[in-house]
Amino acid sequence: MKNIILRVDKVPEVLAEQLSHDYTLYEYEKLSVEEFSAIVGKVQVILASGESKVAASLINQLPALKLIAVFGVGYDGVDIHAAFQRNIQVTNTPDILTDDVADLSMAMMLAVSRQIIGAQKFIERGDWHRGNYPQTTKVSGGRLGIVGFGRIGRAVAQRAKGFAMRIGYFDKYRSDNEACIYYPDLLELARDSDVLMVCASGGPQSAKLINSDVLAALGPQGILINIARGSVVDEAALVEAISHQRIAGAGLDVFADEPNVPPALLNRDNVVITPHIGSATRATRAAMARLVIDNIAAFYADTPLLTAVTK
Ligand code: 8YV
Repeated sequence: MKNIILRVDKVPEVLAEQLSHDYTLYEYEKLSVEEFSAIVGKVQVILASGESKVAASLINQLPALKLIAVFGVGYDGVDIHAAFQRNIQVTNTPDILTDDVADLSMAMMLAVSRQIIGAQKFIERGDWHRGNYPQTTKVSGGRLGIVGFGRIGRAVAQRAKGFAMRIGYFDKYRSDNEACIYYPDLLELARDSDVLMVCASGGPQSAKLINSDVLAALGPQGILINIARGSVVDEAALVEAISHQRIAGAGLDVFADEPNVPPALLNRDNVVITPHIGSATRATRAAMARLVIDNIAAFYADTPLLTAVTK
């Protein structure tokens, strides 16, 4: 008999397929009440993605649950307190996706500042025959503010050095990175930034951290980039700021209620949007899948988990 894995929504199909060679997978959202009751006592492992919700109400229904394996570095969807209270381990996929997410942050910064998408649409509309595209904003030598100076924030800083940017960061902790300026005050960082880059992890501690005051401090010449979590930005405040030109533009890979994107953010030359693709390169997604599979295998082999989230 194969061991059972309960898969919650948003887990990529290919990963589920790979796991189904060795395990029996059930899709939580598709189970009837009867089907769920039949397996409820046997589920030791939940498989989730960075965007999945694994609420306390689900965790507490599963008496045999021992591991929540997350396909993603962010585990803000998991009720970590409920898990840890019952000594349920949580694994994620850190490090291997850092480069991709940081690469996308640079692409966003350049695409918004230089209006790459707007400029392409300009050609496609045939407008080049009638004149030149409006001038855009210089990136090199500008001021970058990084919100959240963890693995991804630091990888962003490393890349931004290549653009000779002055780099400031806001975080709970001051880093020993001498080349970047620590701002204990987010409003001050926003005031001192041409581009404000959100790299903070999601969860209650960062919810709507980027609010209307921060956007006002960023100002009409400022650009907001979010490659972290939609929850970190007050999306209504962002829509307001964009609609009334209170900031110059935005690059967004994540949204508060994916896959819903506020219509006010669509079809603007100064707003670049992508559908949460930060880690979505073939190489990285394969490495993430491998790590999830290896963590689950380690759990069943009773050997140390490779990337356990610590308390
Ligand atoms: C993935 C992510 O999009 O790592 C994360 O936290 O949000 C992303 O890498 C996601 O986990 C895959 O669905």
